Parts: sequence; C-alpha cells; structure tokens
Amino acid sequence: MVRDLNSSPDKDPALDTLERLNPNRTSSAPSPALGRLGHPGNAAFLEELYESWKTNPSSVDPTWRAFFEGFELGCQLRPPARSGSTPSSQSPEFGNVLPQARIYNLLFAYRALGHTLAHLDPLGLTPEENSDLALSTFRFTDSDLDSVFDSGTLGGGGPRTLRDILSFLKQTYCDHIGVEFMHIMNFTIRRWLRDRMERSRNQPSFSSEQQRRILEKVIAAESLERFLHTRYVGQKRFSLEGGETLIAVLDTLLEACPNAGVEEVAIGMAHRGRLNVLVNTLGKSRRKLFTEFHENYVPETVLGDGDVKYHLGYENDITTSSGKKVRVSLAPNPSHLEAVNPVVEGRARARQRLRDDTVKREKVVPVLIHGDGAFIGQGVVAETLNLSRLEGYRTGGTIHIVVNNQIAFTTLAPDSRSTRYCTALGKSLGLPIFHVNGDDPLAAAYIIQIALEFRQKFHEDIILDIVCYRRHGHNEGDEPNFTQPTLYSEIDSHPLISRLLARQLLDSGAITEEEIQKIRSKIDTVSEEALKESREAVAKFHPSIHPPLRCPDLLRDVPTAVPAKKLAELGVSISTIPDDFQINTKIRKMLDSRKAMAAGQTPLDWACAEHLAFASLLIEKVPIRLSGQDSRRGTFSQRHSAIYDLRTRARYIPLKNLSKNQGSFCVYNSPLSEAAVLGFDYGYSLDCPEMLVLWEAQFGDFANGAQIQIDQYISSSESKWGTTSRLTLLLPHGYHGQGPEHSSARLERFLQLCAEDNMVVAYPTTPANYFHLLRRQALRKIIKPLVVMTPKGLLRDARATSPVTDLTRGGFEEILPDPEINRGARRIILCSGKVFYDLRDYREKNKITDTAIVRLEQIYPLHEKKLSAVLSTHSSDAEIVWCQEESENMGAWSHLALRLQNFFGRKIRYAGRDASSSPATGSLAIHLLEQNQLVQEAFGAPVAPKPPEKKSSKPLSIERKVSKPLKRKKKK
Ligand SMILES: Cc1ncc(C[n+]2csc(CCOP(=O)(O)OP(=O)(O)O)c2C)c(N)n1
Ligand SMILES: [Mg+2]
Repeated sequence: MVRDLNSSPDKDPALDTLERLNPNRTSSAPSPALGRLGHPGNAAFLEELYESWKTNPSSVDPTWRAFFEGFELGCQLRPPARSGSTPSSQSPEFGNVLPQARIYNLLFAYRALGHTLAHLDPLGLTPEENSDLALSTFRFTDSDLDSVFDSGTLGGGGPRTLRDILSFLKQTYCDHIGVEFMHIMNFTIRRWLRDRMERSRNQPSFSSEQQRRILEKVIAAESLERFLHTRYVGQKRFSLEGGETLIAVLDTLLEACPNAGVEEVAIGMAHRGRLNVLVNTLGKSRRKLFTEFHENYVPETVLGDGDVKYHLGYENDITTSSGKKVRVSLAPNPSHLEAVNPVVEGRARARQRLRDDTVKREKVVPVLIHGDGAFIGQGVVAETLNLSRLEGYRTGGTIHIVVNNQIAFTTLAPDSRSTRYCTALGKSLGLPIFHVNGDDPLAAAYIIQIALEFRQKFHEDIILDIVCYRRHGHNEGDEPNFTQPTLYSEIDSHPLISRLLARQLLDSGAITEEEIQKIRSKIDTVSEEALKESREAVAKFHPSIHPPLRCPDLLRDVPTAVPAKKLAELGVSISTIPDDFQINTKIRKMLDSRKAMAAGQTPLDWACAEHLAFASLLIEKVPIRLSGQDSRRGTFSQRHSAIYDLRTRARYIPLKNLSKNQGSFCVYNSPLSEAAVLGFDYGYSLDCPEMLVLWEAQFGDFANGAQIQIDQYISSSESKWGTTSRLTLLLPHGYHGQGPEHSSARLERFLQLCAEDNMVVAYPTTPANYFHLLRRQALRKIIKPLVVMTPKGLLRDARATSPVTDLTRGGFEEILPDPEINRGARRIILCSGKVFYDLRDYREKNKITDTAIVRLEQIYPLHEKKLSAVLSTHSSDAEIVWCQEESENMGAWSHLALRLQNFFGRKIRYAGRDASSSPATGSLAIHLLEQNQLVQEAFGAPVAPKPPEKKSSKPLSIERKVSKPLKRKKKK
C-alpha cells in the first residue's frame, strides 16, 4: 500500500509516491499542484492516487489528501457559466480540469458501483438501477458523449470519447458479471484485479473446444438431475437444477489447476447439488449413486450407522484434459449448514503439511461451496473467514462459491439478510467478490479462472456468487407454489441453462446441433447402463442391523514411561533459553523450578508434567499442534510455552528447540472462536493422524459454542463416515466458587455422547496420570478422540503434584486405587477429578480409617476389570458411594449410575449437589457450604447395606439419596 512505502526525507512525499506508483515515469514530473492535472502522462497516476484516496483517505500523504478534498469539492461546483461551451480536452484550464476530474469520478464510480447495474439475476426480478451512476451525476449530458477525454487507467488509458468510456465501463462492470473490489485497501491487489478485468472487459474468450466442454458439463449436470427426478420420483436429492453452472465452474477450476501448480483441491459443500458434484466433478460412478437410492441399500464401507447419500464424502484423482491429474476430495458433512467450513480448512492445512507446502500453500486449494441463506446466516462462516489470514490457521486462500438460488427453504432475501448481497461478509475482510449471472456459464467459468489466478498470486480468499434460481421446492417432495407462487410461475417457464448456452454456441458456430445431440445421448446412455448395473448390485443387499462398534484394545495398557535420566535432560531443554534473551524474573524462576521438578528435586506440577509429555513425544518425532485461546501462555498463566524477551518481545519456544530431528511443535493463540477453531483442529487431525492435535477451551464451558462440531463430527463421524480422529480436547473444569460459568465443562454432555467406544473421556487427578494420558493418546495405534477435564485451581495446588518417579514407570491408570487405604474398607467412595482431594482432606481431618477413595481417572470407556481388581481388596459388603461436586443432573453420575449398579449388582449411594438448572452458585460462601456438605455426605452413610444374595444381571432402579437433600439458598 502506498502509505507503507518509505519516503526519502528530502523529497516531496507526493513526488515520491508518484515514482513508486509509476516507476516508468520520467523524473521531471511536475509538482503536486493543480497545473499538473493537464499533464497527460500523469493522468493515470493521478487517477490511481485519487482512487486510493477515495478508498482510504489516509493511504495518501497529507498534501494529496488536501488536494483531493478540494478536487471533490470542485467536482460538485458548477463551472462559471459560459454560454454554449462544451467541456472538452481542449477547453481552457478550469473547464479542462473539471470535466477530466469528473471522468475520474465516473471511472471510480463504475468500478465501485457498476455491479449494481449488472444483469445478475437470470429471472430478471432484481432491479438494476443506481441513480448514482447516471450521467447527470457526473454533470455530463448526452451532448458530451462524443467529447474526448483522457481515459486514465481504463483498459490501458489514452484518449477516448465519453461514449466509449461508458460503453467500456458498462461492458466490464455491468454485464453478466458484477464485481465488488474497490473496498480492498491493498492498492496492488485492486490494481491487479482492475487490469485483469479491464484487459478483457470481463468478457470470456474461451476456445470453441473449451466452450463445448463447458456446455457438455452443463448438459451432464442437467441430465443427471432429470434422470434422478424421473427414476426416483419424490426421493430427496436436493437438486442443483437452476444452478447447474456450478458443475461447469468446478470443471474449469480443475482444468486450470495443473498450470497453476495446484495438486489438490479440498472441497466442502452442503446438500444442494452434492450428488451432482460427486458424479460430475469427483467422478463417483453413477452405478454407485443409483445403488444408494435403492431402499435396500446398505453402505459397504462404513462399519457404523452410515449416513444419507447427500452427506457422504468422496476422494478421487481427476485427469484433466491436459492429461495431468488433480486430487479432489469432498468432505463428508452433517446437515448443519456451513459447519463443514472450518473442517475443510483444517484438512486443507493438514494436507499442505503432508505435501510439504507450508510456506506458499499453493499446492492444496480449499474450495467451499455455500448456499445464499446459510452463507450470510450461519455464524461459523464469519468465524472461518476470520481464520484466513492467521498464522496458525491460514490455508493460502479459499475459493468460496455461493450457489445463490435466491431462496433458503421458503425464505427470501428480505427475511434472511440485512445486506444487499449474501456475500457481504467478504467485504469486511477486503475480499474480492464476483457476482455472476448463473445463466451465463461462460462468464462464471471465466471468473473462476481469475479466482484461481488471484488465489495463487495473493494467497487470499475470494468469493464467486453464482446468482441462479431453484427449479423445484427445497427438496423434491416440497411444493414451492405454497409460498412463492409468483416466483415459481416465472421459474416454470424459464429456459434450461444448456438451451441458452447451446443457442449462443450455435450462433457463434462453436458447435453444431448434431454435436449437441451426440453429447446428450451419450450421457443418457451412460446413465441407463449404470441404472441397470445398480439394480443388479442392489439385488445382493440384505439389510441387517449392524452390531455395535467395539474397540476392546481401547482398554489395553500402553507403556508410556520415560526414564528418569531422559526426563532430567528434557527438564534442562525446556528451561533453557538463549543467552541473549532477557526475561521476566518470575518466568526465570518458573523455568528453574521446572528443571528441578524434572530432575526429581521437587514434586511435579501439571504444567511441568504437560511440558515433559510434549517434550518426550517431540524427541520421539511425534509432531504436536496445540491451539486455543491464549494457549501459548495458558489461561491460568500456567503453561508459558512461549517465552518473550523483555526488550524486543522476541519469542522463544523451548519445545521447538529440543533437538535437530524432533517432531514439530506448533502452538497457537487462536482467535476468540470456538466453533471454527475446534472444527479446524478436528479437520486437521483427520489428515494428520500421526500428530497429537490438541484444542484447548479457555474454560471448559465455552466448548458448547462448538457444540455442532462435537455432536456432528467428533463423537459421531466414525460411525457415520468411518473417519477417525486423534483430536484431544483440553477442557478446564472444576468447582471453585467462581460462579455458574467457568465451573463446568459439562462432563455429562460428553458422556452422553459416548457409545460404541467412539471416544475417551478422562478426568485425571495427578500430573503423572495426565502425562501418561497425553503420551498414550499420541503413541497408541488406535485413533480416537480424547476429551480431558483439565484442572484450574489444582494447577497450583501442592496436593495435586506427582513425584517424577511416577513418570518413569507404567502408563496411564484408568482407575487409581486409594494410596492410603488399600484393603478392608467398609465404604468405598468412587469419584473423578478434583473432589478427590477434598474427600481425602476430610478423611484425614476426621481420622476416618474405614473408607477408601477410588478414582475413575477415565470415565469412558470404563475399565471394569481394573475397577474390580481395585475393589476386590476391600470388604465385599462395603457401601459404594459415588461422590461428585457437580449437580446431580450433571457430572458423571447420570452416565455412571446404571452402569455402576449393574456392575456391582447393588445400589450406589449418590453424594453431591442437588439437581440444578444452573451449574453452580454465584456465591463463594454457598459454594463452600455445598462443597463441605457433599464431602461430609459421602462419608455420612450410617451402615453399609447388606450385599444381595447373588449378583443380579438385571439393571437395578436408581436409589434416591439417603441423606437429606442439600438446600441451596434461593437466589434473590
Ligand atoms: C444449521 C442449520 N439450520 C437449519 C437447517 C435446515 N435447512 C436445510 S437447507 C436450508 C435452507 C438453506 O438455504 P441456502 O443456504 O440458501 O441453500 P439452498 O438450499 O437454497 O441451496 C435450511 C434452513 C440446516 N440444514 N442447518
Ligand atoms: Mg439458497
């Protein structure tokens, strides 16, 4: 940008700017004064500068700013009355300046607002008018049309009549393509786009062969929809009809990939047109698709529940007409519109890593296809767009394509957005936005070529809005005439896109009627044959209910110990910083204490155990990615993975500097987003399964901002789509009297989602077990998501420390026996997490010797065998109590109650807070009262109940609490 450029002190800043903007200009340029306007060589310069000023006044130096303010004012003033005078380039000075200035204004206005006059709506229902672009606005009249002006930067510049200038501008900016780009602050980008478009006046110039290919793609798209419509009447497919141009656009994009250095395209899209994209873009066989339409269809590949056909993903190598291949993937997605966006971005970034493309990010291009309603409506769109330029989440630019059928289900634009365009968000990020008439596939294909060029050159997102219509209802069983009768009478009589394009190509001689017929009949024959084959395949299907997915190895021990010597060495590495670094004294102390902990001189805290887990994995070449809000330092100022120099804020990350051949350690402060960031990290984890990818919530309760990602992807995607992820969620959790928020990570919600060994949910109590848990997650072959309730107060609690020796033996313990009372107890309190320390303190204080406290460090899957073994040393008729600090309807109780009762064959007593609508009290005093009570209550049962005669395998009813319910003070 102009203002970013250094200027030499002894030069007029305006002159300096001039030189930089126009390096070929001779050095004898006039000074920035009015007289300079008449200098024809500077017209383009002046106009560019004017444009910069209009886009962003502070982008030009103050001399020019003042000048343009006067210049604008001048444009608004009437020239001195001069009877019969016509403005022309030959007029005297004042008359000469003002009309030329108004020409610049006109150029600017058309470039900025021409899109409002563009013919974008195939149905012609959207008004195309803007009085701001009327000739009179620029104080020209028809009588000026043949006057000659300097056309500034327009298409190479030079003298042109006003008529030519207008025609040029209208053709470029008001035809079938409307473009928003003048809001872009970066001058180089604006100029590139302008020149690229004006060079061709935004008119496509495809060879006949390319035009035929585009027509063929449109015909293929139409034909597939028609075929499905007639063979599978009323079956939901979310037809693309009205928007078939999409298929031609995607084909043109893939065709352009090899020359642009693109090896892979990662696509994400919703329901609309998905089947068409699968077949006509990704090359999924029609036979397979037709098979999926059959009522007896059973998915062959997925072991779990599978998914409906319009959510399934696919991946293929597509051979372009040049013979070069492009890898194309379509991510599976849930119904939840736009939720796939961050997942695709994460996957694209992971694939860039796999292709060693982490600098330019030009080999893998993410493409997101949106609906108009969802694009403007769903918040995750904005969250994902905001990732696009961030260090930890960049993917080098996403191509967004909106299939803008001008309707969302039954809702039209006036009810679905407060903006003119559904792409308005793109403007806030300064992205170029192209709107194109969907009935003009050639124009749309031309724009996608520009989009790819732009993306590869500037590594920025770009938006292509294909304005089209939806031929049927929302789905094929839906009647659009109930709600949009007038619109649909228009659509009913609207010609097919292929007919319009065929007419155009026939007129220009690019194709013959016979060739078109040949294309049509070839496609129809392929479909008929595929249908026949699919019927044969379907006959072999015998639907049966699949058995639950099981993963018994999930409970197998994994050795994760690290020798003491190695830990001590790592302790030195993670606490050493470069000599020339000046750091905060508290940080220095913290680093020294980490070194001492790792050497076994003092007990380990959580953050040190985590650092040692990471360090030990890294030197074993396991890469790690940790992202979350303020994760570099850690919400509780506990992690300090990045150390800053006091003078320069230079950053040093010890975990990146362990050894030459270590795994890469990537730690990022994420933006303040849950849905997009968690989705991104989940997507990343899919394609980098060997990497330990961790997402950390600021506080665990914020994770519900990403509930869709948790419900629709993390917990269920293996069953739906067979996709596995090692993603690890770190969710700070625990009741410390901080109020209703920040206390609970909603453990119950995660446990409710657990079935079929789909993921692991853990709530460890010691740094050592956390160390082993992280290492197990990274090292074991089984790939499952891991949800960890992580500590807050315990981070600095001397009770929650571990001797280093606990890191040097064994592995993660799903069940921790009581360290003090390990046999003969008459009461066993089962618990998870932080409450353990409160229970132990109470027992110690009250000198209770008959009660053992057993910790479920992993709640799902429950290691029943280990639990049995731990309990077997205690009295067989011991009372069993479940104690938790969460309310009765929260925490692990509702998940465990029946399971534990089935397991023990007897009732379990509950000790914890009453059921409540809000997770925790807002008062610290009441919190402490409640906490004391629930602990007392755990120890408070008078006598252990007699064991039943024989173990019942039948589920027992859940017993009501024995003791008096806790009463929480009523809130005022
Ligand atoms: C998050 C979410 N809310 C609601 C729906 C239900 N739904 C499915 S499609 C649709 C309309 C989508 O409109 P648009 O984005 O314009 O796509 P189109 O169907 O028009 O292609 C709605 C509301 C959904 N799938 N996801
Ligand atoms: Mg729509």
